[in-house]
Amino acid sequence: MDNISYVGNADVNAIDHLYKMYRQDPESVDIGWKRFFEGFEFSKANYDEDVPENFQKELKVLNLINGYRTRGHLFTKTNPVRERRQYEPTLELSNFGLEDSDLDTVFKAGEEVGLGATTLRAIVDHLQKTYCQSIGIEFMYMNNPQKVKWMLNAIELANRPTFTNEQKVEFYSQLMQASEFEGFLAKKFVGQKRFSIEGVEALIPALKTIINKGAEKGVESFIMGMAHRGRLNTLTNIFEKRPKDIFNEFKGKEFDAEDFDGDVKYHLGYTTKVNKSGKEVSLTLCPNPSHLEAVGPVVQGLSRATLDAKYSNDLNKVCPVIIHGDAAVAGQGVVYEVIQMAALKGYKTGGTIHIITNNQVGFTTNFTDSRSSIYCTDIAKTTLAPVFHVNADDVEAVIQAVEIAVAYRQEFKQDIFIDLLGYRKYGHNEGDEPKFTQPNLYKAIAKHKNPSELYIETLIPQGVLSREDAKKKIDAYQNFLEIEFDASAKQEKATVFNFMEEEWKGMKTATAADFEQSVDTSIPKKKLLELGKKIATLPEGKTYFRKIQKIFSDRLEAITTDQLDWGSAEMLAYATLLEEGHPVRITGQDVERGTFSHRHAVVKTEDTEEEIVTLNLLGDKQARFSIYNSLLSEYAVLGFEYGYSLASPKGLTIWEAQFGDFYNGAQIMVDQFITAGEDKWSVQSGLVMLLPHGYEGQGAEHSSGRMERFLQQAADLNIQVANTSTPANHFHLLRRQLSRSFRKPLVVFSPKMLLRYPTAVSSLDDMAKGGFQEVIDDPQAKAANIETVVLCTGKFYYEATEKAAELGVDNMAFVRVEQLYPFPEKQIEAVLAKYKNKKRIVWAQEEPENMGAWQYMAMRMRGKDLIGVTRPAAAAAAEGSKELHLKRLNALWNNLFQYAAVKA
Ligand SMILES: Cc1ncc(C[n+]2csc(CCOP(=O)(O)OP(=O)(O)O)c2C)c(N)n1
Ligand SMILES: [Mg+2]
Repeated sequence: MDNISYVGNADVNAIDHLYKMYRQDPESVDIGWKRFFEGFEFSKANYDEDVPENFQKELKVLNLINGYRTRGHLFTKTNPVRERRQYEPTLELSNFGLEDSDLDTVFKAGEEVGLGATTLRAIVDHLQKTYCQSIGIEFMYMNNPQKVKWMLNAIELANRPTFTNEQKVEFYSQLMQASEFEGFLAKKFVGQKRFSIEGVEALIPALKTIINKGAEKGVESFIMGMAHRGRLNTLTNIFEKRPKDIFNEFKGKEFDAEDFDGDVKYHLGYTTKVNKSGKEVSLTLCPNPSHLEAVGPVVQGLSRATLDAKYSNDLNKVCPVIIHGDAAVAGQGVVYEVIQMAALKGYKTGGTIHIITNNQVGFTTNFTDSRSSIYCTDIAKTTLAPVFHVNADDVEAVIQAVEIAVAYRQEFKQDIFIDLLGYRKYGHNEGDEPKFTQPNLYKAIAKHKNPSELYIETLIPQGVLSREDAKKKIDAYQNFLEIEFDASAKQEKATVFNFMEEEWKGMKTATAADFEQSVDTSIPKKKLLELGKKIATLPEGKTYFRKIQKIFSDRLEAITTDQLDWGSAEMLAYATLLEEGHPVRITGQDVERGTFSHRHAVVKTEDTEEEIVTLNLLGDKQARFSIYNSLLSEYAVLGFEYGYSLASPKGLTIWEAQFGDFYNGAQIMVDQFITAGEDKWSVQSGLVMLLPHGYEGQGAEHSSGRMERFLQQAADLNIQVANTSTPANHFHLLRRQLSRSFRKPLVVFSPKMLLRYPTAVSSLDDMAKGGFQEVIDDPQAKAANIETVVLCTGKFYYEATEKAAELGVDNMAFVRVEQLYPFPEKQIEAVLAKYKNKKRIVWAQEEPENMGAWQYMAMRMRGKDLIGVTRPAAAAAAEGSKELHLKRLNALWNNLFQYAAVKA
């Protein structure tokens, strides 16, 4: 077995040619071929004289072996209910230049598959059993010889494992419970959707095996994501959620928590601990929306956060498991994004076990209309991850594949896929008629016995379990379900289970009162100065690019001379949090330097490209600062960070969009998770989204973070939306995120222009006192003179006040609304009350009428005759040329400053 063959599916002439090249110069061929020919020459030395003919035949047999290894999966018996498609060329002997008459010839090539020199018949028999029965394996494309060798050892040498009678009875019980639970639901809740797993019941023993085997190999925490199919079954049979609680949800009872809208039962998350071989193992099922595959990145983020917080990043200890549908895994692009994260330093989680509950259909759509690839799992090949296709009717094959998969994951920390090929017993949901769309298939399925029945039929003749004993097991389980059913009748409400309770201990649910006054987030000036010097000083004795030295010396000067710009204030906010023991994690495209070259959180030395992160040089007791440039994805990356935030309430988790515009690639994450997660699933998140926003003449796509969308979704205190105008307020806003006893997602429309704006600077005193100001009154205005109070937000304030100064306007006050949601009504009222002579209130914004905060403000200030000054309504977010931008801005000024002249 040490002799791994590198023989491709090339023909023998090509191998001959390679051999000739090798004979001339052993170094002229690939290392794999070189090893192969060395081994071959060694064995040739012990052969008889008739080398040429034997040599040719041996090569043909090796080629046949390789044919099975690479293409055997195309000729398996993995489909329980349909004939497979036919593939050419087949693995017939004739396709390898061999004949039936060779079957009894002894070939040394048998050594390659661990049989020793043996007949071709024995070799073919072994290959058939290994590669063409209930398991099809795709792995030969892996370019790491060690991995290929490991896999060959696991599948060719081990072949079919023998399980003990006790194990077999256990597998039977798991299958039986999977089927019986569905049957019980069908009986008690006729016609209700449950998204039955029937047809792929093997999912339950597969998950059990992942947990048992994984725990044996060191996993302490399994973090799972799955869609609707089989979720209730998984919750009770894997997560040990009491059936009575599921029954209560079926009965549609209200939840036992106030102000919580809840979600359908097959979306709810769950956390629990189970005992495996005397060890406590934690199991987490991530809540998820209907949007298929959206939970994938969230599972990754949760896993990474758990690794960071609990296991010092020991990849052995946490194992993500994602369960996919066959149509979804092939169709949804986010799967690709997630897979691309697997080996990246900012995102890796040590390999995910992907299981596909492949029922060969997506709603009404046949697999032939769902994908162009042969397999639904072909995405796995992007990262050369191995794939097992297993007949879900053959539970022992499923267990075998899963055991290998878990061991592989633990050994190589790489993704691995298990495609459980079964069928869907009923329609998409239980009220659906599948015969409309798949009449023939459903005739076959109607006659097909369920997997536990098929299994018992194999166990009876083996003397493992009698029909009577099986019946007793079924009765006992049914009895248990009945008792649970009765118990559910005694409960008035459905129970809300706290997700990740341990991590969230001590946190409360926020109320409106929590937002009525500022939170003190100040830090003594001395401390700020000390930290500021640390973050702005590069370690000595290294060479830095000249411009970097200048940036850092300017930063140091800004801090010591009280002229802090945006970047310095942001870094200082992080430094203070790190010092207080809060880890900070930031990811997004190009965040290390910062898209606008303003952050420079990671500095590379000029000669060796060593990475210097001054935020990690604050002192021994500081928490860790992690910043990673992300892959070029929004959907999966934002999902990842949301997942990360779900498991790390004590840390600050930030995602920064390159420009705010690009966040819409992650709209599902915003709509389904960030804005609605707390309401649907009672989970909190302190995630911060930084969305660079502002009209600066850069065109339709580099201007808007689509504030209007977030404001439209703002309700039930679900998120915080801010558009700050000073570095100090940004500092306090970031610090506030961790200073309260609840967590809320924070959406910040962060600046571009203000990053280097001479007047957008703050002093250390601004940071050493108070906290985040939801509303900033006009510091210049003389209250008595003010006739028009202009409410505005963000950088527009600077442009508007400069224009007012240019025009000599002194009867308008410019009040900044720094937090748009939760709406700071009291704070706005207090400021407005100061302007006793005001005749009107205006909301002015740079965005078009149908965008920005205008419509939201008009709604919030209903009854106040708020006047809107905006760009005209537009289809694209901004105009395409700088000139048109300036023209529109000018029109806006004319519109706004007409109120300066108006006296009435
Ligand atoms: C992103 C998204 N698009 C559409 C749907 C509607 N939908 C729900 S289930 C389903 C079919 C899923 O098929 P598959 O992934 O094979 O899972 P199965 O139901 O067969 O287990 C569709 C299209 C959805 N939930 N999510
Ligand atoms: Mg399906």
